[in-house]
Amino acid sequence: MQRLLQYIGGEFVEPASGQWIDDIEPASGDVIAAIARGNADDVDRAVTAASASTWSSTTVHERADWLDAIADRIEAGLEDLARMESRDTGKPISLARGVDIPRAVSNFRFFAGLVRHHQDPSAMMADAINYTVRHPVGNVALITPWNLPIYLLSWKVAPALAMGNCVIAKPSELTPLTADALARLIHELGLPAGTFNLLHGYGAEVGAPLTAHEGIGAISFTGGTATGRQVAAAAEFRKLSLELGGKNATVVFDDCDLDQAIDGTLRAAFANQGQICLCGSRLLVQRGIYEQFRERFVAATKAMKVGDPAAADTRIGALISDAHREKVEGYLELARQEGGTILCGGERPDRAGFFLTPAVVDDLSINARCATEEIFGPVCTLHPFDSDEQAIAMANATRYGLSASVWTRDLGRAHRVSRRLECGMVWVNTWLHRDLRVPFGGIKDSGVGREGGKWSLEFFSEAQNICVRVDEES
Ligand code: TXE
Repeated sequence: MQRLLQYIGGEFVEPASGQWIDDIEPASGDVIAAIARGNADDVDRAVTAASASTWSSTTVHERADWLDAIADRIEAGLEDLARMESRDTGKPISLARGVDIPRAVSNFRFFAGLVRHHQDPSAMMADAINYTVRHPVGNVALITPWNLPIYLLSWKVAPALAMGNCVIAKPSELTPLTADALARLIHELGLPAGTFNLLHGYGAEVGAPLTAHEGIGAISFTGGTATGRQVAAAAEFRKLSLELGGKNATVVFDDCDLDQAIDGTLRAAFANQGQICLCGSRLLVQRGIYEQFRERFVAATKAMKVGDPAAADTRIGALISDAHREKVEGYLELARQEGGTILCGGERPDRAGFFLTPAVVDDLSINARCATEEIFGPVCTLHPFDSDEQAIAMANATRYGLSASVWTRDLGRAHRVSRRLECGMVWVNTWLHRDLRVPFGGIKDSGVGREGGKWSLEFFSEAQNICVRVDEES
């Protein structure tokens, strides 16, 4: 069986604990690899190795070339990586092939290009000139979840390396395969030893000592809000970026293009089995089209093919784990107790693995727990509304504030409503439409800080201003 070792100081090494964790394939329940069970000793070793790396003395152009080389390698291995990601997460192969792996390529290529061209403004005074020098923060801890493993890891690794930092990455213990593949290709390319380190293991045993380590200068974390709180407490004065959960509203007005809206809102609700922080799991639909929308949405939900992630036409694969499926089922039970009607889904297909058919819930109050707490599975709730004001109030009635989507053909309404939604990102007549230059992140319990484009470069660096006096001619 494949053993996933720690990657520390340019070498693949056994975990200090000598212990291993099972990596389980969600679509079968089988153990497919043994994962190093890291601990605080591994963290110490990785931080020491990172501190000894020569990476920070490379030039911006050298680093950009390395990032391009990493992108090329990922692209060359796209098909293998897509299969690996689909197997490890349970996501449909079409998604891994069409989104996850291409995004990892883009993340490295994009930040290579951005850093090559990045220049901070200088400020001229009559008698002095100010300019900015960007220094690396030092060693950075990058902690990522299981839903979009290499997509999110590369989103953090690329800008961190671009700005001259050394990385200690901690992927989710549920989905370590593509992180290991990334370490292997970085190793083969020959980046200076200690530049990129990878630690596998449980959050409490590796993540916690990593976030508290005094040799770490910045922490970028994507994961659950409860864990985010612990990371924030451990971070103290270190730079911190938290990308946490969401309970995002999809607001459908009666003047929308209904065909487009059904397609888009279905994707928003159920992409990746509903396990994306940006998923639109609360659908607010204007009363005039409510019944028509509901009927078509439920029919479209039932028509999605659930099953083998390796099949090209599968739309809904397996959930990440049995425990997670039970959590999602628990929310459906709660929805019934809260007065909800399950219009479809929520059933276990007759096959091995952690599958659950996509569920649509009607008749719940907008304040019900199932309508306000992050379920992170193939479950969405439907709610009618009458006016713009009511839609805005309903959309904002959650402690999360990550994203929203608005479906309307009225341009004025689109702008008016969007800016009053309490969240970091709004899509109009589209969903998860990304340009890597724009800010990404949430407010309220959805996180702290922004990443993306120049925001990432700023997060992963320390700006230093130098002011030089210019003497007047004598
Ligand atoms: O995530 P965790 P879990 C939400 C979703 C899900 C819930 C829990 O609702 O049901 O969170 O998922 C590491 N210090 N999201 O438990 O625990 C952990 O090993 C440092 C939303 O899987 O947040 C993993 O690498 N690190 C989310 C990473 O944190 C710690 C995506 C995320 O795991 C740690 C995933 C600690 N004390 C879940 N404890 C999104 N925003 O997309 C754990 N970790």
